[in-house]
Amino acid sequence: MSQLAARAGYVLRGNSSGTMTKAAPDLYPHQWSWDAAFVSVGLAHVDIPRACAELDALFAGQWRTGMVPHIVFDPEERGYFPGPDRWACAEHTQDAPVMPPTSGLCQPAVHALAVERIDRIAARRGGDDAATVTRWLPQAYEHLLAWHRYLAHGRDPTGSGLLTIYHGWESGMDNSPRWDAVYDRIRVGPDLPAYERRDTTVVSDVDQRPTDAEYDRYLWIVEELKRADYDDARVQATVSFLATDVFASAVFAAANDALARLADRLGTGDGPELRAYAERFRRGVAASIDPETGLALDTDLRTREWLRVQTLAGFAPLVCGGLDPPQLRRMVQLLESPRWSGHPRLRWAVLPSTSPASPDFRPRAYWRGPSWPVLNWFFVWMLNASGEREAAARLRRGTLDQLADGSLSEYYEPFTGEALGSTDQSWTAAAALDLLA
Ligand code: 2M8
Repeated sequence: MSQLAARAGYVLRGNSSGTMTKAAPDLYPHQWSWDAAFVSVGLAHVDIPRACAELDALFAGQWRTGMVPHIVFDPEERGYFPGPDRWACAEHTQDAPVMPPTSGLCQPAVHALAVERIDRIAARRGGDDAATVTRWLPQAYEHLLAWHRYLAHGRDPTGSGLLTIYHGWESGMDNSPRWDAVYDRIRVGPDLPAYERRDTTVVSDVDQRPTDAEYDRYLWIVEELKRADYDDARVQATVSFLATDVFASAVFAAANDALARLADRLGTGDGPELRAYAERFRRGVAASIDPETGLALDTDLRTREWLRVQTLAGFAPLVCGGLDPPQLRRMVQLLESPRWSGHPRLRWAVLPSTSPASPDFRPRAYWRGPSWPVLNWFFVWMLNASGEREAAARLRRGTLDQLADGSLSEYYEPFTGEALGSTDQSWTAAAALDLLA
């Protein structure tokens, strides 16, 4: 285990460009939003100032609207598609910064949770580390507040308690079966500009990545966003992908709780506003639980129908709390049941991205089945936060066993344990460091 920690620290150092950490060295050579938040927690265990700098680099790409973009591009790097030219954000809206260039979407708002955790790690250490974070917190807080206000208003204009997303990329679970029905409806226009994928030159087994047909749709939505000049109201009226994201909503509720605690500590007076957001989104998530499967579901906002699938996003209520004790018990039991981490064929008792008992399950295909250490870590973290210590300890054990091969891969085949996707994935290294600490 000490070798694993050393290797994880080595991977994070190797993936650093100085101020930002590439999500992965070849496949994702830029900074991704939720990756950066998770990475900053891993960094906090080895270098507190660098952890703060990681989030500062991300906030440098924040839009005038408050949106924290899903990619902040390293202008020196070329090896990713779609890159800054394809997004062309600053050409379409003055809300986007010219430098650093960014994408025009966002990702789950785990950042305030990360900041709270960095603060706790630094406080435990005391001395210069604690002082560094205390000095840094007020400005980090301002970025987070603007980000949360953007989401609460721009992405939930009707006050439903559920965030609206425009692309599977915004969920962070790109090709999850969660979005199949929404993507099925998308007709790619004949004027989709030509492009060449880069991801399949890095991961040569195409089964591990989304298909070309899926990529056409991903890129088509980018064209639709540009046509609406990345303006939220225009996008919501025109884009062909429009859905609520129950997992991102739960993350947002929990992040508002964390930011409210920070507001109190800093004496900003925003606590009541942030707690109201937390309550609104907790209610939205609770109302999304499907009585048939016990899992929370997303909604297709064009048809107003629930998207009935069995993915780990269904455990969203475990992230934001608000379940009564019997409901909480039932959900933890479901998580450990043979449909999920207790499935008899699993190599390790961890959560796969899609239930192996579901017809949508595909064990090698990215977010359609493989298990992702980063999300298992996140569930360990959230289970601990809701007092479910024994279930958290079991999931932590399974995740550490999975990580023991040292490849720090992006995802794993859940039955055979084969490492898949990128190796040296930054957020997997962060997961290892935090779980070991
Ligand atoms: C994956 O997504 C990007 C697009 O954003 C891609 O496939 O090119 C997802 O796993 C996403 O959740 C993650 O943030 C990103 C970088 O690790 O890669």
